[in-house]
Amino acid sequence: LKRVADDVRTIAEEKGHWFPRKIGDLDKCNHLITKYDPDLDEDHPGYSDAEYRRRRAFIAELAFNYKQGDALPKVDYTHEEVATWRQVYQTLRGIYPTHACRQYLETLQLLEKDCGYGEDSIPQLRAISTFLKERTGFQLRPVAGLLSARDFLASLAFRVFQCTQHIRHSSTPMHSPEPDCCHELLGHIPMLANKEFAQFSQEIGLASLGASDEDIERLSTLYWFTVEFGLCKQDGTVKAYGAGLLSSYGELMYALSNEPEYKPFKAEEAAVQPYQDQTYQPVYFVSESFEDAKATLRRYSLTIQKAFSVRYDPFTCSMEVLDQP
Ligand code: NLE
Ligand code: FE2
Repeated sequence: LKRVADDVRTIAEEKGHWFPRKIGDLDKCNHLITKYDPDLDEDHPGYSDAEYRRRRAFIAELAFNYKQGDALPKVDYTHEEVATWRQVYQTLRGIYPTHACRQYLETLQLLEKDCGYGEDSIPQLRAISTFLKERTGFQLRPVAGLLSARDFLASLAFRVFQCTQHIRHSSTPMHSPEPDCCHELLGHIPMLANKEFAQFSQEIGLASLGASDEDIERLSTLYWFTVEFGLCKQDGTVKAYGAGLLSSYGELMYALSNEPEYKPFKAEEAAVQPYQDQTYQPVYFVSESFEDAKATLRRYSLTIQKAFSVRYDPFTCSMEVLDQP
C-alpha cells in the first residue's frame, strides 16, 4: 500500500499541481472547506437559526453562479443585517485611530469619502472592486465561504480577491471564526487599496502557483500571521495591519493588550507556527515596520523550490510560465 502511495505522489510531483494560467481559470478555483459551515457545525452561532441558514444559502448561490467577468452580484441587505454591520462598524471605527496602522487609516478615509463606507449601509462589492481596480489593480470576485488555501492564494496571483458577501450572525458581532463581509470590507479592502500591500499580496499568490502541498501549508500559515493577524511597530508603538484583527473588536483589543505573546517577525518561524482559527491567537508576530514584513516575506517566497517560475502578464491577464523542463 505504501509503495502505491509513493508512486502516486511521485507522479503528482513530477507533473506539478494544476494551477490557473488565465484569469478565467479562476472559475475552477472554487473548492470550499466545510469548516464552520452553519449547516454542518453545531458550534456555529447560526446552526440553530433556520432563517440565517436560508439567507446564507441564498447568498452562496450568487457566488456559485458567478463566472469571471460577470458583473458582481448586489445583495439587498436586510434591516437586521445592516444593524449588525452598524454595530461592528461603530465599535471598530472608534478604536482604529489608536489600533490600526497608518496605511490602513489612510485608505479607510478614502473608502468613506468615495466608496460609501459608513455605518448606515453595507458597501457593495461592485463599487469597491471599481475603486480597488483604479488604485492597485485588484478586483473582487464573490465566494460562498472558506476556500482551500491553494485556490485562495492562486487568485491573489491574478490580483483577484475572493470575497464573501454574507454577514456574521447577529449574536456574535465582535468576532467570527470564518470570513464574512465585515471581515472582507473592514479587514482586507483598506489594505488591498495600498499599492505596496497589493504587490505583496500578489507575490504570495505567485509563490503558491504549482507549489507542493507542504509549501502551500507553510505559505498559508505565513499569510495567516501577516495578512490576517500581523502587527507592526509604528512611531514607537505596536499597530495592527492584519485583516482578522481589523475586523474583530474582541481580538483587536486583545492583540494590543499585554495578554498575548509577541514574537519578532521571522518568515521561517511564522510559516510553521501552530495557529488558532476558532478563537484568538495565542501568539502574534510583530514586524519592525510594514516595509520590513514585506521584504522578509519576499525573501522567504524566493526560497520555495519549483521547477519553473511564473510572470503575470497584465495585458492578457495570464501567466507566463518560464524555465519549464
Ligand atoms: N476573526 C475575524 C473576524 O471576526 O472578523 C475573521 C477571521 C477570518 C479568517
Ligand atoms: Fe481573511
